[in-house]
Formats: sequence, C-alpha cells, structure tokens
Amino acid sequence: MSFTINLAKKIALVSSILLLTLTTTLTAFTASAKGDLTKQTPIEIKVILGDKNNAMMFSPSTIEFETGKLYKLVLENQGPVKHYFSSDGLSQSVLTRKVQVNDASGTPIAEIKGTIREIEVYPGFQAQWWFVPVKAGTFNDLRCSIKGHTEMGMKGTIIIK
Ligand SMILES: [Cu+2]
Repeated sequence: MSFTINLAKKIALVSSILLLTLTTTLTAFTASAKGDLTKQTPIEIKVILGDKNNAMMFSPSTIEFETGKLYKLVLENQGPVKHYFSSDGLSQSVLTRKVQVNDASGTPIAEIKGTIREIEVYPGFQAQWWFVPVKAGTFNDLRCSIKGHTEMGMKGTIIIK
C-alpha cells in the first residue's frame, strides 16, 4: 500500500517538474520573439543636404544607427540644386519599410516600397526613408552621386552598431 502511495507521489513530482520545465521553455520562446520590427515607433533622424549658399555637404556627415530599431530618416534638401543620398553599405544592411514623399504642405503623396539604393531630393523638399538596420558595419560610402558633388565634399559615413 505504502509503495503505491510513494509511486503516486513520485509520478506527481516528476509530472510537476516536467510541466514547470515546459512552461519555462515556452515563456523563454515567447519572450525572445520580437514580432514585426517595422511596426515600432520610429526614431527620427534628420539629415540636411546642401544649404542656402550651395555648400556641398551632408549635415550631419556621420550618421549612427542600431540594428533592430525602426528609423525614419528625413532627408531634407536646403540647397538650390538637387542632391542624392547614396550609400551601398546602408542599402545592403537595412530592411526598408517604405520611402514616403510628401507635397509642399507635408501631406503624403507617395510611398515607395522595396529595396532602396539611393534617393534624389529636389531643392526645398524632403523624403523620408523608413527602415530597420539588420546588419552592423561602418560604411564610408555615403555620397551625392551628382557629378562633382562628392569631390566638393558631399560625402559621409554610416555607422550601424
Ligand atoms: Cu549633391
């Protein structure tokens, strides 16, 4: 009789340990899944292209990001001529959610989706590049690809941590 009771107790103990282990394992899986990273609240970073005196520069010229966060990179052309924002390193290290283009009043007029390599911004306007960096690296290939602009100083560095 006592043997039967002991066995029943042992079975109950082993069962509860198994259940605890299973619950802990399931909780760990749930906690490590971050879901859709493109639906986070974006971190806004603004980069100015050129200026009113037609300086050939990005401001800031070194831009830092972290993997796994959603960014809204606002590219604003304050110069009198058009400029490009171009970096193969950045392009190959991010998942783009969209590029949003607004009209002069700030109303969205277009969203472009897919892989983006460079963005041309017209004088006085801006474009927003929404993306999640997925690879770390330092890229010294930020430039404006309009003839002569890189040579005159329109270049920079992208750092993804
Ligand atoms: Cu330029």
